Amino acid sequence: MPAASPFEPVAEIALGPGARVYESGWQSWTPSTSYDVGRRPHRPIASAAIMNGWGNRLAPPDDGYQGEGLLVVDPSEGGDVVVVAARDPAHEVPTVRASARGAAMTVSANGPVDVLRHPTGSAMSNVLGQWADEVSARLVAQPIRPAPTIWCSWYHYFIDVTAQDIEENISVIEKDDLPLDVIQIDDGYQAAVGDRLTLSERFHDLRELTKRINETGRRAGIWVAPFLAGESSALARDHPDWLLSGDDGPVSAGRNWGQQVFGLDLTHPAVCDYLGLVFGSLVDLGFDFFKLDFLYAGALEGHRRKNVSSVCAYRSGLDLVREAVGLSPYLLGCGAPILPSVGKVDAMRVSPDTAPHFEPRDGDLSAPSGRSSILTGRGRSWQHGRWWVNDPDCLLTGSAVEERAVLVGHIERYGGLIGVSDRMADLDDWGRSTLERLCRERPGPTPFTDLWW
Ligand code: 9PG
Repeated sequence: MPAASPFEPVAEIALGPGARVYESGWQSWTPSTSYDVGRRPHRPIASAAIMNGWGNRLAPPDDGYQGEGLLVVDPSEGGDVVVVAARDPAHEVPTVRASARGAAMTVSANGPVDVLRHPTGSAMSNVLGQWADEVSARLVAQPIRPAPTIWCSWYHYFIDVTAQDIEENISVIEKDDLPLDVIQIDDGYQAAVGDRLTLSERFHDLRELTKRINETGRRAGIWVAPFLAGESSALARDHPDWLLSGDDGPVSAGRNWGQQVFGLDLTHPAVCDYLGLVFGSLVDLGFDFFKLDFLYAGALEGHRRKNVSSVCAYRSGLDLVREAVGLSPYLLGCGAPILPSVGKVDAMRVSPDTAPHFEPRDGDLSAPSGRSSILTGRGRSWQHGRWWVNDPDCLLTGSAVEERAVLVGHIERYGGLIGVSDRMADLDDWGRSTLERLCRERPGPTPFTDLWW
């Protein structure tokens, strides 16, 4: 495995009393926000969250700030706002650290970064927007496409979803003529994580479902974790050499679904063929919207067949998916390393998962909760319309949802992709009118204006 380069100082910044610092987290679920200098940033609480929520990059120092490929310091009191950002995020995303000693902040990085200074008084969100425009000019080749509106099975049924559940929701959406373009089957249809084309006992024929969805005039969507395999999958058992390996066996991509999960070596020719086959088959089955999840598993550090950076391997994996599905299907990234994905997906989940509870269970803001989704969804609002359409995660309209009006306000202000994930038969008048309003008034794929933070 390539040894990490040492941290070298790249900027020394004089701080005023109202100084702030912005940390950009590694992947969709990693908290990304700004802090008053001196305030302790959000950090993982349980070690299990480090991989899943925080991205298993270098552990941040106890007494400082850390961004992945991007950190911004606003020193206040007449000082320039300083952006320290990956020079070439399509190849390498260095870790950037900042620590304050008295009235000075030292910023260091472990790879090539640019240090960009903006005149005093620039709001951080504008400075981030400017940088995002420059990155977009280099990496986003196609115009950003507006997102369809979506019904997603996850937040009501979770892993236990059945074909009957999907059919019931198709029927209600059709009967009530709900303004939803895509009906998206989430995790739970497949036999095991990693075995994408073998169905769980709760599903028997995806073709029947996509036909039924298409008959209502809607598009069929599906969840896939393309770069991940669970230890209990046939893939991991039959092809251990397809897994990304470290010095002591396969590299862990964390634990989920009650098992160890691993990342795939996206430079292995057989893995490439296999992914082509999987996505080709899903297109043949009638899917044309793909929620690509747990993408971070394709960008872990490890030994690969080809000696390319983890970011390059990851991007080639996304290219492969696009080639296999063709140009027209809509790709939504999730659990995805943010900077390495620019230019490769149509929409991006820009926050941890939403949930009916507002406070994260153990105080970890990478864990599902209303507050987690708002904090980071807002902290990445400058990416919308520049790199992709921002997905703030689904609307939940049930009366048991804590602070549901606050969540709706967040999606209304910072959402680009509008999805809903209730059981549609449960939708009450408030839910229906809220859903209709959010779908009708959703913004186009152009940057948000008047971001003030
Ligand atoms: C399906 C879900 C939904 C959801 C995604 C993603 O173990 N974890 O830390 C963990 C984090 C996120 C997560 C699942 C597990 O949710 O964001 O919308 O598609 O996968 O499994």
